[in-house]
Amino acid sequence: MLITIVTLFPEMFPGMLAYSLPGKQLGNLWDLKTVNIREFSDNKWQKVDDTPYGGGAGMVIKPNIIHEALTDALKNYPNNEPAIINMTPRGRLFNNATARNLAEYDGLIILCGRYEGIDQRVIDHWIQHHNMQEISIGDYVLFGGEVAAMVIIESCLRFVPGIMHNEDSPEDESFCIKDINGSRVDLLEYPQYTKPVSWSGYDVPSVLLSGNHAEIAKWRIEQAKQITRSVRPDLLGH
Ligand code: 6GU
Repeated sequence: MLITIVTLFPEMFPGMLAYSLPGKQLGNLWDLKTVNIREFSDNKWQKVDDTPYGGGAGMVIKPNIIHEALTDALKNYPNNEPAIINMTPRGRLFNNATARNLAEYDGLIILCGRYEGIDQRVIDHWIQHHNMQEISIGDYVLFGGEVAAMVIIESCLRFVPGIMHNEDSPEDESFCIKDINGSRVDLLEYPQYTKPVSWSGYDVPSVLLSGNHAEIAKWRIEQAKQITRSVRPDLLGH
């Protein structure tokens, strides 16, 4: 999978994505390129933004500059159609299902805005002509899309075959625990324990020491349901 980040701050990448399992496979199972929006500036001062029509605070990135930058990013994909994503708090809320879907693509182009925003016309154009999707990672506002892009990249890479040590792992952590009768429900992860068996007066739950795998599986699902019910009842449809 080839990921191209379109940003005013290419030096932020790969950043934390160069570490741990994603970092080990960077250049092998996946690759990262950046396009610097500033290189497509249309003036000698390298400016990319201007004041908003209608007035108000902040600056707006010009449509022609974003268009040129996205067009340049597309050149990295001569043989396939990448998913194109605009990171914005106005986007559709990101979740594990979106991550699984994006991981099916051989390529992603991720546009990271800054300042007050990007001229709406270039966004409309890329939604209409290139099927661009707008994604938000939560109900809060960041200074720019770069951290959000890293969030969606990390979660997508968990679904790219070969990046996790254990192929079962992306399904078996935090979300999508298989229910006992086989139907898939999104639950928060059950608690994990390791040695020592007793620490600071806290003991590992005895069922985990029993060696009874059926009982252990049942206990874990019960714990996951209980935690989900109390912290995220919305995941259970309540
Ligand atoms: Cl994707 N971008 C920005 N700037 N803020 C956000 C966000 C994205 N998602 C939540 N807040």
